[in-house]
This record gives sequence, structure tokens and C-alpha cells, in this order.
Amino acid sequence: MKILFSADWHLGYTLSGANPQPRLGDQRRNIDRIAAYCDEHQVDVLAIAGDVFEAQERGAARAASDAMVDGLRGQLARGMKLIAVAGNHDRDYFIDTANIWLGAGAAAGNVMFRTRPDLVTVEANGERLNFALLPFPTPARYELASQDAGGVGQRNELLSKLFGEKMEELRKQSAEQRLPTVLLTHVTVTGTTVKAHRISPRDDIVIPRGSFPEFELTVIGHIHKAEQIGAGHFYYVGVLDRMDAGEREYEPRVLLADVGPQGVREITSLPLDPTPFAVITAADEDDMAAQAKDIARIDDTLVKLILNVSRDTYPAPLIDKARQLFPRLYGNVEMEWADEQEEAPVVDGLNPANVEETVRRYLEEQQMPDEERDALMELVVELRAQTLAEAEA
Ligand SMILES: [Mn+2]
Repeated sequence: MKILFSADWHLGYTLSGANPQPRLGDQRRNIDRIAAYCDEHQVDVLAIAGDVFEAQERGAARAASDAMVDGLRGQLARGMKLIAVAGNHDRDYFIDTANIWLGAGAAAGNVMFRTRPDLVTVEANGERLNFALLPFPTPARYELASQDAGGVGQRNELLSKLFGEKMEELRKQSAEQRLPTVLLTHVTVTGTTVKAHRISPRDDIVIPRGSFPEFELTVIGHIHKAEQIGAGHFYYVGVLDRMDAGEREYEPRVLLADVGPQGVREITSLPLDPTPFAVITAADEDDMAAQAKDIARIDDTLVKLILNVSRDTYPAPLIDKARQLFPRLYGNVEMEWADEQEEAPVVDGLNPANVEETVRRYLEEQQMPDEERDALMELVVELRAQTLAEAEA
């Protein structure tokens, strides 16, 4: 059975800030590349390891679903199956709805999007295979009653434990059926070299590598850099397209696996078509123009600009010029003061060793409603206590 794996599509994602840049066009180009691979290699199952959709607002959400349906129309019509688990960015109602809508357009049972742990048997070309589907762990998805969870640290520990138990339960169930099993999930595993995209360490759930049972093949989303973890068939498949300048060195890929009754027959990695990113630091117009000339695909390249100017520079005309030179300038232009003093500013009566007091003083200077400031401060105290506890452990 031929399975093509991908992850972290984040469909409908927009680079935000003063210069917003929508990414759906880039994403669609890569979906088209995936669809072409599916035809070329006669793929039976396309499996997406979480974070499929990211659009929040109604119009964008509709355009994102359109891109998926349009891009995969031919493949779904010829009977290709589509399997996905929900990631941390996916809303359950959206995935559950997509499951019904996409399923209605495809042959019966060909679309399987899951927001709860599940074991599904897939049949293609006379071969049968089980997929253990484990969405990113949230209390609702893993039936963790809210009263069972104390602080954030305790909640994450419980979720990690429930996740491990679910994996083991699905492994047993699958073993009883004597079918080879592919695990598809979206989570951070210990031993990864990069951090998950846009999730605070506080909210991330880390699963020890050792608690994963030996499935025939394990494919995971969430970490955007494609990577094989340790020995065996255990992979982070990586992102659909680079999300921001922080990922500009990534070479996004998909995994093509041929899995039979004895497990993996063959597994290969195929390239996607990533959007180029550039980070430009410039002092003036001429500097910007010279650097723009060096960018080969200026119309496609997403540009992050840092202006290195003196504090008395009026930046608006420079930013205007930047928008002309770089059609895909994105986010907020950062300022780096060329005349910045090296020494850190001294604040009266501040004791750097007193972290809570330092944060409290900072928050008091920020404009925000009092309740919000109090809530933030509570989180700071909690995080501080947790960090100290961890440092002692
Ligand atoms: Mn994720």
C-alpha cells in the first residue's frame, strides 16, 4: 500500500503585522505538487499529521477548505483515501465538519479526519493496514476531566500519561487483529533538535521517545523540520511550506512509504517547492535597492526587513520604498539603532535577582486593563514556581 505523508499545512495562515502576507497561494502550489506525486506514484492514502487548518475568520476558512478540496479533487475522485489527525492549531468543530463535508464528496469511508484517538483499518490493492490516529493531546480529546487537572504542569503530565496509555491501547487492539500498524500523530517527542512552531513550552506536551511502542511506521507532525528520530521507522515529516524567516533554511519534503503485511517495504523522501525567504538589514534606500537586486525571485520572496538607522531617522519614507522594492515585504519592519549605547540602561532601585518584582514593574508600565495585568502576573508567579520546582528536581 502506497502512503504519502505530510504535516503542518496551516491552511489559511497569514503572516501578520503592519505588512500582512497571506500564504494560501504558496500552500496551494505545494498541495498541487503533492497531488502530482499522488498520481505519479499511484498513492492509495494521503496522510496528514496534524495542523491542517489555521484560518480563523470565516472568509479565510472558506478559502482554505476550497484550496484543499480543489487541489485534491482528482485524487479523491479516483478513490484515494485521505487521513488526518487534529493538531494544536486545529479546531475540533472545523475538523469534524471537514470530515463530514469532504467525506460526502468522496467514496464512502475514504475521508478520515480524527479529533479523538482511533484505530482505523484501511484496505487498498488487496492489502490491509491499521492506522493508529492520535491527535495533539488536549483535555477534551483525551477525556481528561478538568477537575483532575491542577496547575498547567500537572495537567501536561496527566495528558502525557493518557497519551501513552492510548497508544498502548491502540497497539494491543491492532495486535489482536494481526495487522501492520502505522502511527500518525502530532506531538513533541524528547530528543528533537528544534522547538515546535508557535507554542509556548508551557503549553506543549512532551512525550518520551521510550513510551512509543514499536509500530511498523511512526510519522509525526508539529516539529516543522523534517527529521528521523533515532533508529527504526520514526519520522518528523515536516512542514508543507516554510512559515516564516525562522524556517528559511528548512527544505520541506513529504515521505512516500510502501507498507505491506511485513511492514515498510520502501520509504523515500520527496522535495516540495518551498517559498524563498530573505532577512535584509539595511541602512538606507541605496542599501535596500542593492540588496533587492541580489534576490533571484524577488516577486516570490518573503522579506523580513531590519532598518539599521540612527534614532532621529524618520522611517516612513524608507518603509514606503521597501514596499516597492520588496513586493512580499512582511510583518513589522524592525528598527536597530545605529547609535545605540552598548551599556544596558540602569533602572533606579531595581534588583535583577527579584524576578517577580521586575516583571511586576514592567507590567505596571504597560497599558492594559487591570484584570489582564493581574491575570498575567498570576501566570508569572505560577511559571516562576514551576521553573524553580523543575530546577530543584
Ligand atoms: Mn503544531
